[in-house]
Amino acid sequence: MSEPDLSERIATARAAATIDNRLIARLLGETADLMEIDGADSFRIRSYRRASEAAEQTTVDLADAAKETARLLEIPGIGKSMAAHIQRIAETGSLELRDELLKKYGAGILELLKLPGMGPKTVALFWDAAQIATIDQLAEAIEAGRLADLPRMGVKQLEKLRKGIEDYRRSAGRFRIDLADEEAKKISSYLMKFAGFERVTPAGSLRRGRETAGDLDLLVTGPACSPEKTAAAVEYVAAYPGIQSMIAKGENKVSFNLEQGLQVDVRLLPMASYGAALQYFTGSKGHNVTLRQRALKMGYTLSEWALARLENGAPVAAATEEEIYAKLGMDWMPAEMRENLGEVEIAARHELPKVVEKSDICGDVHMHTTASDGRNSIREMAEAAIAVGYQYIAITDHSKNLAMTNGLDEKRALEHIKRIQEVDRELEGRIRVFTGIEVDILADGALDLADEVLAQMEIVIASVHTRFEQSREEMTARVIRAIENPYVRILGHPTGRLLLRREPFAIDIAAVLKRGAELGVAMEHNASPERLDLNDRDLRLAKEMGCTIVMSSDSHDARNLGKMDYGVKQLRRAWLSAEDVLNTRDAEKFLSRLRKRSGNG
Ligand code: DGT
Ligand code: CA
Ligand code: CA
Ligand code: ZN
Repeated sequence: MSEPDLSERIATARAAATIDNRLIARLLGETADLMEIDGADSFRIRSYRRASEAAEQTTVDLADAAKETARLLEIPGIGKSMAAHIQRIAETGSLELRDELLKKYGAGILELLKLPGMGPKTVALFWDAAQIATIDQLAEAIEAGRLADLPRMGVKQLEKLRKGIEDYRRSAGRFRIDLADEEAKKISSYLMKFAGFERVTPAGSLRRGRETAGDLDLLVTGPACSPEKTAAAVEYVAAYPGIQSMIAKGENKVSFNLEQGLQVDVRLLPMASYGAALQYFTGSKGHNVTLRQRALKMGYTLSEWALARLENGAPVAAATEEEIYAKLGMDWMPAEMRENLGEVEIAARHELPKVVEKSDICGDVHMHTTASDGRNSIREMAEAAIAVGYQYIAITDHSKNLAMTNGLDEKRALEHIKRIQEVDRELEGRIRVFTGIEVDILADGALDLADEVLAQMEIVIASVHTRFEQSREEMTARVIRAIENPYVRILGHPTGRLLLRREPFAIDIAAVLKRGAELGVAMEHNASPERLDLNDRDLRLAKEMGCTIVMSSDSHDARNLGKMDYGVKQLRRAWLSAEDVLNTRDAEKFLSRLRKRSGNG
């Protein structure tokens, strides 16, 4: 039997590395944006946008459905011409109209759209007025005062843009952990199709669970990674279809950029030193420095190849991380704890805490339904939570102050409670469905709904969604006043940040945590990957101050229920154990240990 040759194997694997729905949605959406900048007919633009949204939402695998036009046409939002475009994307990975428009305006125009407050209309305005096509050109034009006379562009708007560019540049080059993880998983599944690879492991910040990643570090091992025999393996890695540009191709390392600019370092390593490499490339740098100092004191050197004796270089441990830590007289520790915060000494004393795991979480008490801005009904959310294995959930839709989410006023809130209770009864104990609300904290710290209404809810989360620009003093007083309301049981996403998009608002978080601990109001860790709020450092502080901590998904879609992996990682980075997180407890204990409700509670 003859082995298929390398190019054949590469071709098969490339074809299998599917064009996924998210890519299709992005290409269609970008085309719509570019057409709008270009002043195209609004009807046509809308059909691209609708198709992009449909691609984002559907559970049908579009690249597969593209084999039969009829299957695409069954999807709401996709008509004949969009079906044809999706088929083009599935075949070629791109769309001609988008390519043409990008040629005309340059790729930097899409980056402009990532600035806060920049839509296609504003981009078009700047293009027409001053041929601005990149963020650098925009920054320069603002500095030079060349945009001062444009319609709809006051001093205030320009200042906002300038600040937006500053924030963007600060976070530029970093990627949200969930998006980085998704790319890592795609690359891993491509790599695992190569017969000579046995294991692919993400290292670096992704393995440590940092909220953002600067680049991806992937370690690969298997027979094809033996020294001096890596040529075929390197060629295979370099043929990954998502590569936009190659950075370096060595004997055991391939570095490249993906289309969105994310850099990936793939390292090919012999099995015998895989543990040492995993330890080294997981980092953090600080952890490694402390660990190497300890090794030296014990008469060893530690490198990416092995822990070895100082006097003669003879390796004493290399194949697994556990052996290496054991030889250094330490317990192995989860990657999330390796940030040089004392973990090396504590592991040497064998006193590491047992950190919380995803399977410890037994309920989720922050989610939205179609009553406000969620996609699913109460019943659908409950069924999804049962599928995840939860014992309880709380339905917490928005209140009326957030008009754009169709937030609930008093009357609708009371009707909503009734429906939540009905669903709870219908489910006959398969899951507990708590009544609740995510009530807005108004500018002065008053709550958006009357106390009599809040008194009837089991879970009242209070959150700030507006007026982020208040001073630190105002915001701190506002939030403290809100949690002093006797019906509030949880403070939602306490710093209001959106990762890489919006900085946390100014607030004295230590003062808020202190007051929360006194009142017994729980602090939320919002596990939505765009928030991860409180962050790992504030979570540590919250524990020190004696706060109760609750992790929730803030799902607006039943498909996101149960996706709290990145949240769990933040809790672990804060060294929290299951005991420190209230929703690791069953429904009765959870409710009874939340702040006691006044009134009819
Ligand atoms: P990132 O990519 O900015 O999100 O953060 P990391 O931690 O992934 O950093 P990266 O990609 O530069 O390096 C990955 C790991 O490799 C790092 O956590 C520790 C290890 N490493 C890299 N360069 C050095 C170095 O110069 N000294 C030491 N001790 N370790 C290093
Ligand atoms: Ca990295
Ligand atoms: Ca790296
Ligand atoms: Zn919220």
